[in-house]
Amino acid sequence: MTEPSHTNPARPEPVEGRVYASVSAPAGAPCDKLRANGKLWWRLFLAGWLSALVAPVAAQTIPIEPARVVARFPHDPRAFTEGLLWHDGALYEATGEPGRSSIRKVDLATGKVVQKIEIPPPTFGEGIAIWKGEIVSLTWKQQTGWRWNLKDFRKIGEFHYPGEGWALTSDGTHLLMSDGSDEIRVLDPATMKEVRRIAVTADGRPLDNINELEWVDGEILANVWMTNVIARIDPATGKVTGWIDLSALTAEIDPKNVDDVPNGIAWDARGKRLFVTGKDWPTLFEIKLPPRPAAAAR
Ligand SMILES: [Ca+2]
Repeated sequence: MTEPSHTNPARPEPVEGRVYASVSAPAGAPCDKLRANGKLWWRLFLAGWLSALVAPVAAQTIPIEPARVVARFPHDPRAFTEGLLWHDGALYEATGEPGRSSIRKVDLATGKVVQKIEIPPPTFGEGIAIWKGEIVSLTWKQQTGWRWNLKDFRKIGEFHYPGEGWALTSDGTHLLMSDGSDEIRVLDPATMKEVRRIAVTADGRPLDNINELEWVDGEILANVWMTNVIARIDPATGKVTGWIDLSALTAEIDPKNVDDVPNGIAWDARGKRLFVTGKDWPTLFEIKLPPRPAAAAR
């Protein structure tokens, strides 16, 4: 593994054999320290992670495409995005943090919230998916999820799962769930029972911290927590076939807090539009989906 060219004492040491170090969940000490140190640490931290991630990758075979912005839309700068999807002409977004957790329907053009459920503290809300007239939502550490009526946002069900909940998406048959690890759980939407897991690897090494998910025409796009990259994952093999680099978008946003990382991917399947944003970002971007990388034996 290639070390970044600078020293960042807050960055956990890389773990041999992994794409980059496994780190604890978002409330961890490194983030708190970094926040206190302000913008410089933020830049060093992200640069460190990105170089640690991209440097070994660049020397190998997985292609990296910079995100090309097609359009910009307003985004609530107090929306700590944990889930994002497009459904029937509107954005649906889930936000996290205790006291700021919610599920909302958002008008794309104005960024205005048109419908909303507040999720009261101490719950830390996480990702969402839509399944047959219901919004299915996760929580970070409560091992509890809920079902909400899509039309009136009424709570209509509850389910439980082991471990942490990070993000959800649907491939049309199952729900796919991330939990911060290198594995994506495949769930039966009717029961939320696990059917199988997809072990995600990049150049043969486990890819940890898989966060917000989006099923895009047969592939899985995933934010990787605390990095500027979206991984393009082959659901059949779990192999990362390409990276989309959001560095320029993060630079444009110039986040003031280290937690305000890229998170949130939504795909308008009919309009072929790809939307991305980040936690507390004031902008939601439509970006061009780069051509799908050729399948390779990675
Ligand atoms: Ca999504």
